[in-house]
Amino acid sequence: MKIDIIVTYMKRYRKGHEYHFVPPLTGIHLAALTPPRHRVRVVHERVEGIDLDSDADLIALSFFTGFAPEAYALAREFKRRGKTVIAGGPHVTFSIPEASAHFDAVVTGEAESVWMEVLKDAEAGNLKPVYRGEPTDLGNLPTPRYDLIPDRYFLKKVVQATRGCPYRCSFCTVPSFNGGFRTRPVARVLADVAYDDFRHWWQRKIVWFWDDNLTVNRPFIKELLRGMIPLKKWWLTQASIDIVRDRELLELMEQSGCIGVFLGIESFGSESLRDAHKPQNRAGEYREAVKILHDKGICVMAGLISGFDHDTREDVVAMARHLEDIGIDVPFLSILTPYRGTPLYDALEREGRLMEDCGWEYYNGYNVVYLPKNMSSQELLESHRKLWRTAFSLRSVLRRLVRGLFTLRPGGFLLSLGMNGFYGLKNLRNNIPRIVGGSESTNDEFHDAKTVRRHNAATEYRSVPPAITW
Ligand code: B12
Ligand code: SF4
Repeated sequence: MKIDIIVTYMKRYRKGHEYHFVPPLTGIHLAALTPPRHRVRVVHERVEGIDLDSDADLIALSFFTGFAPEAYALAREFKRRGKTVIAGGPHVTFSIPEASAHFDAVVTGEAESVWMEVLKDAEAGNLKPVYRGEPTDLGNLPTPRYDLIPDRYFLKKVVQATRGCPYRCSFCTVPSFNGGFRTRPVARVLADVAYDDFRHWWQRKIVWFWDDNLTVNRPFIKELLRGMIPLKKWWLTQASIDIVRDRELLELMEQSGCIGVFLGIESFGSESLRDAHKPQNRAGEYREAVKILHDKGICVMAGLISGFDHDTREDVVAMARHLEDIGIDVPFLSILTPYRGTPLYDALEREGRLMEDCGWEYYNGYNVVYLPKNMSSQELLESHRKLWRTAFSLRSVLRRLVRGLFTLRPGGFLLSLGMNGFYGLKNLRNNIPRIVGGSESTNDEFHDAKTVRRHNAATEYRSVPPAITW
């Protein structure tokens, strides 16, 4: 069978889509699970066009909630051309009736337990409407098909060592989707880390763990890091802030080449942290935690969310100051977004606070899709845009970079430079009219969700030659 696995994408910024920093793991992982007698292509819509006239027998779409309209439009186009189209991923899992209307079959949850059955049924022309995947034992996960990553990705080595997370943050689907915390055998993970068939030295050197929360099982992570020391890599991941209390772990992180950690800081308000069901975070400890990581030369990336019930407009805007005060190197600023399968979604739906006129394209982390408590949705949107502009102003970016020169290891500094440069330049470009002309810029870096829909609604597809194939 010929299979196209398409990792769907919708533009979130006005520019900067043609190339991207780091690829998703999903497509190349599904390709690795597929027996070699099938021909598999992996298409990353973020960086390459979709060939609607592909010769594939089976089109498999993977998408997040925010990209669902695009996936549905694609499914329509493919079905019009007589293709069999299936889908999986976090949105599909919690939207079975909706998704089933667009696809020949939907796969919920983790696919490993049902993927062979799906392929067998597709080959026999006998697909069932729904396949329910279970949280899988990670003992036999294969090395992803790194050879199928398009060149347009700057980094290539994305590795998964664990799945799941013991916490239950209100806005996160991991607890409901990836039940239980599981680890892969260390030797298997090390084999992925050691994979070196990439063209550029930085693609061989830098390893990005795409785990939900890599450091949960301390004996496991310590064994893994000990094994990584001789490999001399630079690596980064997301982890919980409590890692700073484990001296041995921090030592091993340093010795094994950790250059960056993404912390889900989420908020500076204790009540907002309670809204987020995030008891493990204590705002009073952030500064010390960041300092401990900086002492090891590690770049601190932080996720910050605006719009919890206890947030006010002032709180949102003030985050720019707080994140500077505590020394965050790279902030990721998003607006609270209720995804199906989360306690947040259930609560807002129960309270009748979901905005019905917002389609799924609004669920991309940069739009407001619900009625906030302490402000209007427009006020939340505007406060967040202001936060973003302040946090990525030239002054803030330069301050972070200068500090990084003295605190971060070379890899950590390059990471900070790359990310701050990317967001800082976006901000600068947008604000040039205001700086030069003295007028308030209405031009924003983010696509308004309606514009996104217009751009993508199945009108822009370019036919591409089947570049990635085997
Ligand atoms: C790594 C990661 C990222 C990375 C990489 C993103 C990417 N494009 O892959 C980064 C940091 C860039 C990122 C960004 C974002 N992320 Co993210 N991310 C994750 C994380 C932690 C792991 C994903 C992963 O690679 N897992 C490993 C692979 C192998 O598993 P998988 O993708 O789940 O695929 C399995 C199944 O889902 C299924 N499957 C998936 N697709 C398909 C398709 C078919 C046909 C089949 C059969 C099966 C199938 O089978 C696979 C094997 O079991 C997840 C949490 C999670 N556990 O899902 C969140 C998650 C996917 N992210 C999420 C979100 C919201 C985002 C952002 C929108 C956040 C923001 N505010 O900006 C952005 C979107 C950016 C973008 N351009 O895509 C949400 C999505 C929720 C939703 N319903 O849409 C998740 C679930 C976390 C959460 N909050 O609940 N993210
Ligand atoms: S700590 Fe991270 S992965 Fe775990 S439930 Fe919270 S947001 Fe999800």
